[in-house]
Amino acid sequence: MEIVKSVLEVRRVIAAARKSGKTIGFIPTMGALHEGHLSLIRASKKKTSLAVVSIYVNPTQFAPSEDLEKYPRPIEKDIALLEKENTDVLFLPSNDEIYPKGFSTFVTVGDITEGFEGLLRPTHFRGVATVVASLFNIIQPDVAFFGQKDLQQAAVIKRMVRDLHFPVQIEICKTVREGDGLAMSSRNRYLDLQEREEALILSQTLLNAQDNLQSGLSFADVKLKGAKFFDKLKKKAILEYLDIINPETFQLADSFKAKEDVAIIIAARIGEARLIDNVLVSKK
Ligand code: PAJ
Repeated sequence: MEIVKSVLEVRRVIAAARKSGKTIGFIPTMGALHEGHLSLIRASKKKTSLAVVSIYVNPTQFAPSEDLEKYPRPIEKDIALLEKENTDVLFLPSNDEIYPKGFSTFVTVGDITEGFEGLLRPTHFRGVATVVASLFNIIQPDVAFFGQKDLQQAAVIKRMVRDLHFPVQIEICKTVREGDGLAMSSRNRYLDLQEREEALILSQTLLNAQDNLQSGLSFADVKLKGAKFFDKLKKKAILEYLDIINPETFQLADSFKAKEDVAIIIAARIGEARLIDNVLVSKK
């Protein structure tokens, strides 16, 4: 695996690969890699011939009160995992490389960034869209891979790519879960033993809502019952939202529309950790 730290150098490496006929797959990450990230690399290896991973903890997507400083950065372990997956290129830029002195250009995606994660983290998606746009311009991938785990982020990236005509195909890969159902996340490391147990409340509440949705309950009742189910199980978890939305627009859905999937989305705080999860549901 080639480890490259500068924009100039990664452009050189990718231009050479492209010249030799390779197609470029790109997996942007913030490191602290787990099976969820690795599944994106495997998807890239299947579909394209050069898998480029970036590890960059992007400061502009963290609010001042958030966990930028303590975000895990186990770089040696990450490199070993990437080697094992036969990753071709690791792009590991510094802050100065991504945000040159005097940086002042941001990408703001409209309406779909306003609710849910965007409401609770008002500058988050501006930071995500900006860094992903910048990374797309640096790497110029044919295909870029994102996880369904961060469903609103996936919708934001797809919208940005469509609106600004980025010549890249976006692939959304299924959420990878622990054996007991907890969606894998770098932030799960913040959970102590008891909190880890309680964190199951997210996937369990989603299952409850999914069952109720598929058995024909109204969307309003599904949400009410889901919130009650959460309340009964919780110890210290705090529910931030449980909603049913259109996964492309992130507008609230109140019933199934012809042929369109809906997503049930959930966010909760457990101790220091803020966890999100979702499931896609089609009409039976
Ligand atoms: P990060 O949280 O490191 O996630 C990198 C990619 O892995 C994202 O596309 C995310 O959706 C995906 N991912 C995380 N957990 C997953 C799981 N359990 N199953 C499948 N995929 C999963 O998301 C970011 O970084 C950043 O916002 C980034 C896009 C890199 C921009 O800074």
